[in-house]
Amino acid sequence: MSTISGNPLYDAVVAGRALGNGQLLVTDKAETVDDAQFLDTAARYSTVLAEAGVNPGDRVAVQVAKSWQALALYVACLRHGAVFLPLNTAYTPAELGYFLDDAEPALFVVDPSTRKASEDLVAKASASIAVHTLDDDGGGSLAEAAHLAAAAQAVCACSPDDLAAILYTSGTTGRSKGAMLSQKNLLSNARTLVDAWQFGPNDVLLHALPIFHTHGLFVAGHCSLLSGAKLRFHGGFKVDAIIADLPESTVLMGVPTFYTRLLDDPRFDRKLAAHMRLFVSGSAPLLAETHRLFEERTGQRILERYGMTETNMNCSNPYVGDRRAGTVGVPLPGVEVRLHEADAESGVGTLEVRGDNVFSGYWRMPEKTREELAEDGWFLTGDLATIDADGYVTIVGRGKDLVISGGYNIYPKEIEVLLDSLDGVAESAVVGAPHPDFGESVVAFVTAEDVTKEPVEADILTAIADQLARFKQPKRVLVLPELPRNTMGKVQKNVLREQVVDLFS
Ligand code: MCA
Ligand code: AMP
Repeated sequence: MSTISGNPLYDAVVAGRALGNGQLLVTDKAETVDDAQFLDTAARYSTVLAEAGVNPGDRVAVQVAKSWQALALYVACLRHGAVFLPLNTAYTPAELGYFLDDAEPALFVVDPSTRKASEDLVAKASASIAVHTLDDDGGGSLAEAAHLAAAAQAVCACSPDDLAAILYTSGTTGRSKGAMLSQKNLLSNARTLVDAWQFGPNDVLLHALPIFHTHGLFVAGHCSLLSGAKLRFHGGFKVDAIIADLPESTVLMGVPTFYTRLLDDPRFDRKLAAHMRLFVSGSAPLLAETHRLFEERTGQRILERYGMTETNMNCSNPYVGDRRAGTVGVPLPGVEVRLHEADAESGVGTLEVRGDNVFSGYWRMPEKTREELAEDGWFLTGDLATIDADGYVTIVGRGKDLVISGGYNIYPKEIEVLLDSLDGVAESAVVGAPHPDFGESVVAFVTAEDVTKEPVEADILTAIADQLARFKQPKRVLVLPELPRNTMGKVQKNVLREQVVDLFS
């Protein structure tokens, strides 16, 4: 297959696969897939996209279980010049309507089990949206159409500035924002990471992350696809399956929960990790203590890096050199960082980043884009950080009201709006409480509308069950006579956080 079709990211995938020995992956169901089968599947899917009326530049919304076919669908979108729009499988129909209205995709690919509900949603959407299905074994109408598909369409030529993907991130106002990622944003970062982390055809990446977010799709996905590496492709993170595959693998990428769960298992030791050359952690803060325990147990130092949906990866501890626990390392090549309004005494400021990795703006939100992305390319991350004399960046907190639970971002505002709308609830405040497994977990405080009728935790949880993805639902709902406020009337979330410091310990 030609590797110069004028579609930079797709060409890089094809060229990357040509570096390997022809094998692509083995799944946790023991299915093996080679490069030719994978690229042929992507080519067939791209024909189906065309047949479904998807034109280059159109969005393809995808809410399906993890499978290698779902990864091939991403590559099919690249090939076709369509904009891939992955959605968390935990989102409920109540949450999905927003994305369909906002993104106006030409096609929505869903699990067969949600076809009916998806068609109902599509019927209500403003745009005309086709529906296809894809299940976790690669079955469904997409596969059926691909089987019958005529010869593959030509690969769509794209410019580096053309959009490759839109990934939604929740917003502090409760409205999700679609981060527009161009071919250049993704490809530049992918190449930087392949180099920085020394990926090559001898690597076997143990892939247990979801593929609807930057971490699993772009960081883990691109590093392997573009370097000829192979994948051990797991549907999710299950400790037994990971332990079984570690001796066959060389790299694991995960959120801190992966590492704390592995450390909780006595089978995880130096011998089991001996074949591994790299453990990468990101998406949430890795406790320095976890870093230390991990080194004690395995003799290896976790490499922590820092990124965002809007920027891909910005900083990384060095592959060769000093990996400093508690820091996210130094800026990656081609990425600039600086602090906005740093405090003279503590040195803490809001981290800003600039580089080809930084997104092109929020989909159809020019004002939001202007607020966070300056014309000269600097993006205000909302993360509070310090930078030491050696250039190592430490994330010390967040200027944004955000909870990160098991690597998933949850914006309190979205939950508060829902809780406030419930009968019997006067007002609410949502905070993150330290959690031994998820790092942080969502806790809601509510006050009663009528002091004689105290809201009941179980009733509240039942009332929101269909409205919110499971991972966003509060693990506890606590009732207070009133919310603590400062003299300006602002809810003091720090006071609430103090009340739940030990709730899950
Ligand atoms: C599952 N549950 C959760 C979470 N995951 N609750 C809160 N936070 C979570 N993250 C719920 C389940 O619905 C279930 O609810 C209960 O918790 C226990 O589920 P369990 O089987 O233990 O969970 P799991 O399937 O093992 O999942 C845990 C996980 C997973 C492996 C940590 O959440 C995960 O893969 N997280 C990775 C997220 C990620 O990829 N983030 C990257 C974003 P119940 O039993 O009550 O029904 S990209 C990003 O952040 C930037 C760009 C970056 O820097 O990477
Ligand atoms: P997302 O919106 O899902 O892209 O999440 C990005 C956010 O995750 C960042 O703005 C940080 O707050 C957080 N994050 C990612 N990696 C790290 C890390 N290594 N340490 C601390 N926070 C991180």
